Amino acid sequence: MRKFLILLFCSLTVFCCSCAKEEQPLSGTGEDDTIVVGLSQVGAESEWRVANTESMKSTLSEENGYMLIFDDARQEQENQIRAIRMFIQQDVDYIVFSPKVETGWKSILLEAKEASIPVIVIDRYIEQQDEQLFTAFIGSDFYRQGKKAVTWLEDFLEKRGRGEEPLRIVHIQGTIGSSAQIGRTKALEEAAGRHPNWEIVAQECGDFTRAKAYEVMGAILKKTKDIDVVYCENDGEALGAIDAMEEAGLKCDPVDGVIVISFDATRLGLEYCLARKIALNVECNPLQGPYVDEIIKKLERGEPIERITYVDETCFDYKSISREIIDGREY
Ligand code: GYE
Repeated sequence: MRKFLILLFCSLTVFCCSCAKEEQPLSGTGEDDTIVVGLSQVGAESEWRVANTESMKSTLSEENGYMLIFDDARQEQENQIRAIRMFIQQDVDYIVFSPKVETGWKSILLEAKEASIPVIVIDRYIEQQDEQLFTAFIGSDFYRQGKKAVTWLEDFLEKRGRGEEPLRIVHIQGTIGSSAQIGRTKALEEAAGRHPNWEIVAQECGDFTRAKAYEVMGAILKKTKDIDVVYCENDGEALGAIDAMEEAGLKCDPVDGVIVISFDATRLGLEYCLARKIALNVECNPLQGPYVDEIIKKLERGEPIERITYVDETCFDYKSISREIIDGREY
């Protein structure tokens, strides 16, 4: 009966909001054993995000015993909060969301807690205020990703006898306040503090998009072309920055040009790595659907779960990447 009411509510919601919102993919037969999941996704700002959404939708499918109610927040935290409140009103079995930024979730997550709906946070983290605000987190350690990047850069420069030379760094940040931006930025800023010869000559927000990174990099290039490293917090930003640098006549190459560092390791980003335009690409694994499925199924069976799960990730540089690796990738 409850599933029927959810289906009826969804149908009415979709009908009333169909002019403003994309159709909610209604799936599930309403059988009692169907697990109803409300998923609030940040948006569709990057290839990484598209792959993350695809992983969730293909795993939390009707064939796997789910009814998925999906909401795209279009980069607005308010839309995520509204969607989570709707999921609570629909009395879903689980709420899954990727928090656009780390702060501002306590109130809505307390509402979910009061409704006894388990919350699974994916991808990015939320500010730790109350240990019981969510049941599980599945995502990445972004500070660790940044440490991989700066350690690679230190080793690379040392091996080429450039460890003591002045190093002028342009830093293109991701969405400000997101845990991906916070962790990757922290690692770079700490490294710059350790090396007196490293200077961050420009630090701008590229918002994880190719278009914004192209725009901010173009503005930086109008002020200076004396750049050694461009540290981009995702592949979309790296491609936008490279577009702008090549238009300005700069060569992107780890050996005799600008050293470009990126994160995500999407297929397109790795193509640029193979072409030596990106020197290092730190993988950020978006394939989190299976991890969520495993946790939900354990919870359904009353089995213990890990509260914090970091997904498996590696990194690739212009020497280690190959056509075979790229062709074998899922995203
Ligand atoms: O790096 C970027 C996406 O939260 C890890 O968000 C994710 C980041 C990822 O837009 O491409």
